[in-house]
Order: sequence, then C-alpha cells, then structure tokens
Amino acid sequence: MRIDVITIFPGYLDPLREALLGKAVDRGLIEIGVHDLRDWTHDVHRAVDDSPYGGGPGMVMKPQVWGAALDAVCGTDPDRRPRLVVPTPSGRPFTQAVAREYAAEPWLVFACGRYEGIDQRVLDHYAERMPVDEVSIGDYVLVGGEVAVLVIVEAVARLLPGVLGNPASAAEDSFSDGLLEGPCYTRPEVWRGREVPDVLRSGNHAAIARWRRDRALERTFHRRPDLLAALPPEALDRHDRKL
Ligand code: 6GU
Repeated sequence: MRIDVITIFPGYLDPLREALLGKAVDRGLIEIGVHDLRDWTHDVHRAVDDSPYGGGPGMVMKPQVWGAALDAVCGTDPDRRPRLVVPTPSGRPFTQAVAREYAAEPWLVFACGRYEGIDQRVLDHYAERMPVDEVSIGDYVLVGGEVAVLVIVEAVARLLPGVLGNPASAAEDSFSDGLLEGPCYTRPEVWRGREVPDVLRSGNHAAIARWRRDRALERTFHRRPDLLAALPPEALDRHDRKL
C-alpha cells in the first residue's frame, strides 16, 4: 500500500517510521511519502492560510496551495487515483469498519488541515476525480489533522497482510466481533495476592471461550452499551442472552 501525507508540519509524521510501522516500511509492505504543503506556495511568506469569507475567528487554508499540492501528489492519470482522506472534527466517524475499507485500498492520500479547515472548493473539486472522505477520530477537537493521520494509518497498517507477526491478533481483537475485549492475564499465577481466574488455567478450551465471551459481553454492556445495541440479533447466541 502507498500512503502520502500533505502537511505543514512534516516532522509530526516522523512516528510513521517507528516501531511496527517503521518495520512495515523497511520490509516494503507500506510505502510512505510525507510532503510539506509550503513547497507549493508562491509568495515570499509561503502563506497557506487567509481570513474566512463571511468573517469569524481563525483562518482558512488557501485553495490554490492545496490544488497545486494535490495535483502533484495525486498525479493526473485517471486510471490511477488515490482515495483522498481529509481528517477533520466535522468528518464521518473513523471506525474499525472504515479501517478495513482503507486496508483494501492500494493508495491513500491524507490532506492535513490546520486552522479552521481547508477551503471547501478543494474537497468539492477532487471529489469529482476520486473518492474523498472527511473523517473524524472522535468527538473532541485537535489542533490539526496530523495526529489523526497517525491514528488512522496505525489502525489501517496493522490490518495489512504481513504487518502483524500473528494474523490472529487482528482477527480476534476488540471490534472484530462488535464487542470490547475482556481482561487478559499472564504469569505469575498469583501477583500481590491476586489470582489468575481458575478457568484460564483449566485447559478446558470450550469453558475458556465461554468465559472470555461472557467477560467481553459484560464489559461491553457496562462501558459501551451503544455497541451492544448496534449488534445484529444473530450476533448473540442463546448463552449470551442469559447474561
Ligand atoms: Cl480528524 N482532526 C482534528 N483537527 N480534530 C479532530 C479530528 C480530526 N478528529 C477529532 N478531532
């Protein structure tokens, strides 16, 4: 998969070269390009923003600069178009389902806005040429889209074949079955007087699976009742319902 990021703070994206992601880049599973938006400015001040039409606080990112940057990064080949992702608190929620969709794409381009946002005409223009998604990573406001890109890329990258050591980790994690994961334990058997639940040391795989399912249901019920309510009826079996 190829990933391009356009930002006025390229250094913010350095973590993409660290740890799991860095390893995936080194192994050629992901190709990452980070681009400085100011490379496409034309004035001495290298201005990327201007005051908003209609008044109000803050600044809006200039369409000419974004147009030049996106033309250069996305190319002009109509047969090879990326999916353009624009992180913004006013976007659609980024979820595990969206992460799975992105993981199936060959090419993602992220446009990081700062200030009040990017002139809307930029998004409208590129939407005629490629899929454009405005996405939010949660109900809070960040200063810019850079941290959201780190979040999104990490969630997507771990779904790519070969990135995780053990593919079962992605298959069995929270959200893959619509529930939160329950608690987990490792050695020692007793730590500061607290024991590992007996069932996990019983060797009874059916009982362990049932226990884990029950803890996942319980946790989801208490912490994320919205997730339980959204499950399709067939996602819960007869045993689940007794809980
Ligand atoms: Cl994607 N961007 C910004 N700037 N703030 C956010 C966000 C994104 N998601 C939640 N808050």
